Amino acid sequence: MARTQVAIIGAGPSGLLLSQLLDLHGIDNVVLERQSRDYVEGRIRAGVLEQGTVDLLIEANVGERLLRERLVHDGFALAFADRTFRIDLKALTGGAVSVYGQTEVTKDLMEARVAAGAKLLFEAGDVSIEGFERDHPAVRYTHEGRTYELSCDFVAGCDGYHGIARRSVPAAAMQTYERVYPFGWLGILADVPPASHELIYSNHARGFAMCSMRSLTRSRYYLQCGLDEKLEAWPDARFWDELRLRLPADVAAALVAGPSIEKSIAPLRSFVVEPLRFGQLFLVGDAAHIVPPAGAKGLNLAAADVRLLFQALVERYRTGRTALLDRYSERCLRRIWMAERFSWWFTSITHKFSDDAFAQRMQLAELEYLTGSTAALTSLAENYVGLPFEGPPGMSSS
Ligand code: RFL
Ligand code: PHB
Repeated sequence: MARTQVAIIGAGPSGLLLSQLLDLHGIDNVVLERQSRDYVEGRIRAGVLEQGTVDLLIEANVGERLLRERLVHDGFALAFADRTFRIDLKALTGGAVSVYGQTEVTKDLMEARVAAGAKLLFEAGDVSIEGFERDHPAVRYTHEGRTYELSCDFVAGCDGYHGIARRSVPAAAMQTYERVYPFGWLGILADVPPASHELIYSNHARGFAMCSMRSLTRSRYYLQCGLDEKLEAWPDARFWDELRLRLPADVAAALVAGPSIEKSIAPLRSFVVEPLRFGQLFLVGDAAHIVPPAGAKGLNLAAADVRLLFQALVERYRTGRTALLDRYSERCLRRIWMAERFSWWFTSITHKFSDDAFAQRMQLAELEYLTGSTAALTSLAENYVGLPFEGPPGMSSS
């Protein structure tokens, strides 16, 4: 039976980043991914990185292209009642965010892993985890019709929300918390210049809309849509028409339409599992938690988990001590719940939940209060740029 120190399930950003950091510290690991490399590299997802995530990518030696190509955004806009209000992240917090696609982060990590001769296996089927509650668990999988078994010290479940790692744990051993939202996001990617130089989150009577970007020549737009919507019902022309209707007039006038190069619908969900550790199995990233995308927190939370698990594994292999491994779950969860709260709240003030007139006036009052109060704006801004890695402000990290 083959052997490694850490078996990593999933080659999304969590799995690849963990693999890269462990390798840099001489910790042997194997990554097992269900999909092909092309499929993983082709997924379009997140676009906004917190500075803590950027710092971790630099520490992982994959920051070079990121630092060259990222767009640093000192602010973003909230649009409502046909007005646009700029949130000055720099003035409110001293910080900023980086616009650099998850697709690019994945490509950079993948290249670094392949160049380092990583044990990275694509199209690994039927992955299962055996005996994670005892020392030296094993991971079983199939590849090109044959079955293999990998013995390891630890298993990192980096296999996303639909993965097998979380589902390998008996339901009675965990507590899950979930909120499913009554709408989704219809996203489009197009090679057209962005309508605005900063991101815009727009609250509109027809539903939420947002303007984002991947570069100065590539735009990413989203529309709130029904859960039963079909992509076929959204030819490009309909998307652009609807987007213009949901944006303030000056932004709509500046919008440049063009053929989509990707279009997809994603449901929105808040989800957390507790704890994150089951014996020698550790859940990381989307395998353990999901946030609705409006706060731009998903990938950043995944990076924060990776950072803590990597530090804990380095301590374990350097000194034999397990103090950080023992605290992994508790340390991650503190930050996870803060990001859950922020993403849930930001979704609640920007999206259309119902035709209920009272609820709509409450939303408007909230947006008016928010944009008129430096205290409220500072709270929004400090969450958007990212809370400190060790937990919310004012909370001891001991
Ligand atoms: P991933 O990216 O889902 O990767 C999991 C990997 O595991 C593989 N896998 C398996 N491998 C082996 N065996 C199995 N049985 C397996 N089952 C699954 C999968 O093929 C995959 O390769 O999870 P990871 O690495 O934890 O990364 C999480 C992020 O991808 C996610 O949080 C973000 O994309 C969320 N997100 C955003 N996050 C941000 O920080 N900022 C944003 O601006 C942002 N925008 C978004 C988003 C997510 C979106 N969607 C589509 C949900 C915008 C959208 C529209
Ligand atoms: C994106 O560019 O995909 C994006 C940006 C900000 C968000 C969500 C998604 O809040």
